[in-house]
Amino acid sequence: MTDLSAVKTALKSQEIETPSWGYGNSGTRFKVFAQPGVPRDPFEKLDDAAQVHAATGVAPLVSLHIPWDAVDDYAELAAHAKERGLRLGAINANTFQEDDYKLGSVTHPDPKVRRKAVDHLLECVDIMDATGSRDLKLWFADGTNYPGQDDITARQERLAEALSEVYARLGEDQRMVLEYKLFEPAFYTTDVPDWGTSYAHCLKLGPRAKVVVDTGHHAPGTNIEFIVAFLLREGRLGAFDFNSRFYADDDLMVGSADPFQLFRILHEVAKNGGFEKEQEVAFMLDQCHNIEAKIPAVIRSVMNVQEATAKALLVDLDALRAAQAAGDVLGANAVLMDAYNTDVRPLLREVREEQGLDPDPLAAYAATGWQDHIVATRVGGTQAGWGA
Ligand code: LRH
Ligand code: MN
Repeated sequence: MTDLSAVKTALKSQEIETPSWGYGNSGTRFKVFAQPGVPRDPFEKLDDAAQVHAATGVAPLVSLHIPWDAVDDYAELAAHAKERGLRLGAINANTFQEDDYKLGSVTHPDPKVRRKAVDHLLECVDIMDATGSRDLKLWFADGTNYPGQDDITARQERLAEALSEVYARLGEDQRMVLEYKLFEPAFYTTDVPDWGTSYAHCLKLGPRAKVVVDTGHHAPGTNIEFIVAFLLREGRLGAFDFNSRFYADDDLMVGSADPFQLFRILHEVAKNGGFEKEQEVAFMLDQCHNIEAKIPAVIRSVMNVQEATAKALLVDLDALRAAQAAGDVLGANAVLMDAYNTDVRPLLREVREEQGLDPDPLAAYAATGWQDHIVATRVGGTQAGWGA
């Protein structure tokens, strides 16, 4: 039988990392719909993130993206976070928005462009020193659009060379987490297209290089929980970028498109000790709220992760293993489906009450009046966005 108090303890100690860019304006290549009250700087993004943590109790970390969150004084930004019960999480590098990077960044044929890209990654490690962040998060848009455009092997050489220079710069408590993505913005080759490529580079780099699994970055039909189980077994699952999608990298609210997939992924995490602190898996959201109110959307997303986590922690592992050992296919599947079909919302309301929180985070947020406050006060200035 599952120990409910252990489940509650795990749920109370969950730490979900929200993306600074989730609070800013975002959109598609067709349109960015600006929203009233959107932050104008990283300090205001943290103010909004603090509302998510205040309402849910499990979102104390915020990941930053450079230069979208560039400030003069990162220690001041870290202090601003601390005053609001937050910590600064992963530092995301950005080598995908400058003209120089049209043909690639760390994989670019021109060594001058590669130097520029590596210098940016090294600057991000300096920022980690100032913010106290553990993870340098790397996603490269690098790739090609047409066969023959560049040499696939040569680009891997350039990538490996850049990563090893940056890995050597990391402090002993710092890590590099390398994100893969099947395609977009490149449409023929992407230089880190799948988990195997990221994993292979991480193995060559060293123990503090791990893989980021962005749930929107796979070919349709990919069994993501297999990848998660494999990487956990290897001790190379560094982080999740949680979101959901119906088609491609839609960056929709996690759990909104396929809550069963999220449950299956978190079941592998729970079963393989992925929630244990020593595994050091970062649970980040990487989403864009193009048409919906941003802070409530992040709160809803955190609740979706909590619900999937609770269901995963309620799986009767003894019964599951017994059925698996007995070759009882339907029995084993039924054990998992029982947990998935469990309404965990009453349990989560209880957990929140025991944390001294309102059992309904969205109602709690609405009651703060924060939304009206930011719409009324954040007038003038330039709203934060992707600048794409
Ligand atoms: C790339 C990505 C990456 C971030 C960006 C905001 O698609 O998932 O994690 O840098 O989104
Ligand atoms: Mn991502």
